[in-house]
Amino acid sequence: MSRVVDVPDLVARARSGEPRAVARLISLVEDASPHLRDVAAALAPHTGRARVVGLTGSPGVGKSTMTSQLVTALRRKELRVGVLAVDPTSPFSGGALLGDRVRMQEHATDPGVFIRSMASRGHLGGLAWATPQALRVLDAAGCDVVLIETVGVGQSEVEVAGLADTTVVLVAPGMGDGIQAAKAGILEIADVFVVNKADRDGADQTVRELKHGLSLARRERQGPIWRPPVVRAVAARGEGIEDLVDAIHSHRTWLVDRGELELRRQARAAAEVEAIALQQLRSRIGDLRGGTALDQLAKRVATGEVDPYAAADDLIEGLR
Ligand SMILES: Nc1nc2c(ncn2[C@@H]2O[C@H](COP(=O)(O)OP(=O)(O)OP(=O)(O)O)[C@@H](O)[C@H]2O)c(=O)[nH]1
Ligand SMILES: [Mg+2]
Repeated sequence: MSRVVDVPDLVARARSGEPRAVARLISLVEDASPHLRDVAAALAPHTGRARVVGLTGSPGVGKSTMTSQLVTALRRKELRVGVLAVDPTSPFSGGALLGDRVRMQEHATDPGVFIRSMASRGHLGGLAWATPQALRVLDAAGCDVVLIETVGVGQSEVEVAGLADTTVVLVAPGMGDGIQAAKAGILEIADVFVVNKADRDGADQTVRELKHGLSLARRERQGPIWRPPVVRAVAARGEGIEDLVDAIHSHRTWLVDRGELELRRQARAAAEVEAIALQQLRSRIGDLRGGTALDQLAKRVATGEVDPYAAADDLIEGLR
């Protein structure tokens, strides 16, 4: 399909806040369009401003409800907000996250808000690859804050932590979530905890479990220690939102004061570059000798003729 894309024009329109241009750019990066390089190059000078906040937690814990509340709070401060709802389990993109659409409905017509759902399964490199590019689009489009919602399954919450300046982990009472969080290593990635659904029984206990877990956790991270606050909230009723905004803000200030923000962003960029480079290497290896190089070597390795390390050297040699 050879649809003509005027990348500089698209970027200019996105920067002036035209939602359709933003959406189109995200589609281009998401679909790994041939224009991807041009898009990346055109966006780069306009990026690095947005604050990135990740929200993660178990299915149904209230991430979308909370995200919507945060959007409202941030809009009250007249900030432009981008929302990326990433579903690591779904191969469908765009309109797939119906529940999110419903919960974000009140912001759908606000020109200061961009909302985008993304799937990550079935994508080359998954969340690690497409999401940072979409983030760049929203950043260049002038979003002051980008909220990334991801369901906490497997690696996804760790990946979202890699993307965000501040990672918010939501838990709910009565799901054993406090203890589970301690077990699942989530204590390590959370900058702020929210005990959501605090209107339910057991909220106090969950707060206690979390605080206890946090006090025990040996934080092996290098550098200065941030103690994640635990915020109680009832997202469905808009309670605790200001506390969460304050906690995110405090964390941000802490990051900036210690020079940690720069380090996090460099680490993020490193992961991004590495993911792109590895993907390119993989595709070049796949193309070697008309796509047969790996198979030919594999046969010789399987029969013991060549050892796998020598075969790998051979493959790398072929790329020169
Ligand atoms: N009782 C109570 N219900 C809540 C609260 N916050 C959200 N809910 C409800 O919990 C359900 C799930 O909320 P969502 O915001 O869709 O949760 P989510 O974490 O985004 O869900 P997934 O994206 O499917 O993982 C909805 O029915 C919400 O109305 C709360 O503070 N208290
Ligand atoms: Mg959701």
